[in-house]
Amino acid sequence: LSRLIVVSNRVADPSQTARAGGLAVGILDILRECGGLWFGWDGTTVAEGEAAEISVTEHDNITIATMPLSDKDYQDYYHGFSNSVLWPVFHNRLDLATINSEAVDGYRRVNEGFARALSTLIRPGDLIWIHDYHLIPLAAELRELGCRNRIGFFLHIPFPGPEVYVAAPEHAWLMRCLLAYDLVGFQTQADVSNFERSLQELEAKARHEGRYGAWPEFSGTVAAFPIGIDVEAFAAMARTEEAQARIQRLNRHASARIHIIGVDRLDYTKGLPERLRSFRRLLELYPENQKVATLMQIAPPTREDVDAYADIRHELEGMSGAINGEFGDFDWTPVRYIHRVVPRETLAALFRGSHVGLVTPLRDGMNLVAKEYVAAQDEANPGVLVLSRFAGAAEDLVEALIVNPYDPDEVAHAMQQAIKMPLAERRERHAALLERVHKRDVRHWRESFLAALAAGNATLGFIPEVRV
Ligand code: ADQ
Repeated sequence: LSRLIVVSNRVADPSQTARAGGLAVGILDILRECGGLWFGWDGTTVAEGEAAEISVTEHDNITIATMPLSDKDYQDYYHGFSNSVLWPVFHNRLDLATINSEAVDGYRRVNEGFARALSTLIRPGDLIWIHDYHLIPLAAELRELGCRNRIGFFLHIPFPGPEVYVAAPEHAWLMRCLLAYDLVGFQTQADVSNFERSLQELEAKARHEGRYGAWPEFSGTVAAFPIGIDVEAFAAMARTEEAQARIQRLNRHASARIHIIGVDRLDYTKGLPERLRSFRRLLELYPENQKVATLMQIAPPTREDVDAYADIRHELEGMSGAINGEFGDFDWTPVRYIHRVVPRETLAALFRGSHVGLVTPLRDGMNLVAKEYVAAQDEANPGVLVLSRFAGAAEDLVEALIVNPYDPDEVAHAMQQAIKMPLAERRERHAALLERVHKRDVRHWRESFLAALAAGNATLGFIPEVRV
C-alpha cells in the first residue's frame, strides 16, 4: 500500500478526534489505516521576515507537519485571495469579490513555499491528496520541483460555469494549475460539467489566438466524488439517552409544538436572510403556525475579519429581532438565533427533535448538514428535509422537498407541506434518503477517490465506477 499524504489549509489535531467534525475524522481514519502524513498551515502567524519553521510531530501512525504563515501571507493568501476572491467567485457572488493583484501574488507565494517545505517530506510512491481552493497551484509547484508522484485534488466548494469562472483573476493560470493533477475531483456532476466547459472555452480562446501550443495537454481524470458523513457515528449520537433527555427538555420548555431547525456557519452563501424571510412568510401565509412553530437557527461565527461576514451578522440579528418583535408573544419566541459552535452531540439531538430540517443555501458544494439531519432522524417518526436546489446535496437527495431558496413563498409552502406531511409519506421519503446517505458516506467518498487516484490512466470526463 502506498503512503498517503494529505494536504489542506488547516490540519486536524489527531489527539482531539472527539471534538473534530466528520470530515477530519474521516481523513484521520484513512491516515491511520495506511500510515501517512498530513501537511498544512498551523493556524498561527509570525512577523514578516521571521523564519516560518516547519514542525513535524508523530501520533501513532500519522505524521503531522505544519508551518505558520507570515502576517502578510495570511492577509494575501488566506484572507485576500482564498476567502475574498475564490470563495465568492466560485459561489457565484461576484458582487462580493475583492480583487487585487497583491492577493494573487500572496496566493502564489504561499503555494510555492508550501511546495518547497512539503517536497522535503515526499518519498517516491507516496500518493498525494490536496484539498480545496486554497491550494489549487500546489501540484504545479511540486512538479516544478521535480515531484513525479501521483497527485489528486478535491474541491469542496462548487466550480462555476465559464461565464463566472473567467471573473476570477488569473483564471487561465489557475486552470493550467488544475491540469497538473492526475485526478481532479468535484462534489457533483454539475461541477464536473462546469469545469469541462470552462476548460473547453479557455482552450478554444487560446487556439483562436494562436497560442494553442502553449496550452498543456491534460492526461488526468476528472470525476465527481460526492462527499458524505459517518452515518452510524452521527445516528448513534442522536440515539443516546442524553439526546433523548435533551429532546424532552426542548419539548417541555418550549411552548411551540413544531420545531424547525437550521445549522450553518454564518456565511453569506448559506442563504440565512432569505431563510428568515421564508419563515416570516410561513407565519403570514399560514397563521395557524403562529404560537406553534419555532425556527431555531444555529449559526456560529466564521471569517469575521472579512467585511461581508460582519454585514451578514448584523442583517441576521436585525431580521430575527424584527420577526420576534412583530409576531412573538409572552410565551412564544418565533426565532431562536444562536451565534456559537454547539457540540456535535447536541446538534444530533436537536436534529432528531426537529420536525423540519431547513437547508437552504444559495450555493453550496455539498452541504453535510443535510446528510446529518437525515442520519439523526427516528426512522419510525422522521422529520422532513427541505433542501435548496443549489446545494450539491440536491443532486442526490431527491426525496427531500427541493426548493428555490430565493423564493420565500415557495420555501414557506414547502415548510407547510413538511409540517402537514402524513407519517407514511415522511417514512417513505426518509427511508429513501437514508439509503442514499448510507450509500455515499464518508468512507465511500475517500475510498473511491483514492482508488481512482491510485489507478489513474483514465481520460478527461471518465467517471470511474469504483465500488468499495
Ligand atoms: P461548510 O461550508 O462548512 O463546508 P457543511 O458541509 O454544511 O458546510 O459542513 C459544516 C459542518 O459544520 C457540519 O458538519 C455541521 O454539523 C458543522 N456545524 C455547522 N454549524 C455548527 C455549529 N453551530 N456547531 C457545531 N458544528 C457546526 C464546505 C463546503 C460544503 C461541503 C463541505 C465538505 O462549503 O459544501 O459539504 O465543505 O466538503
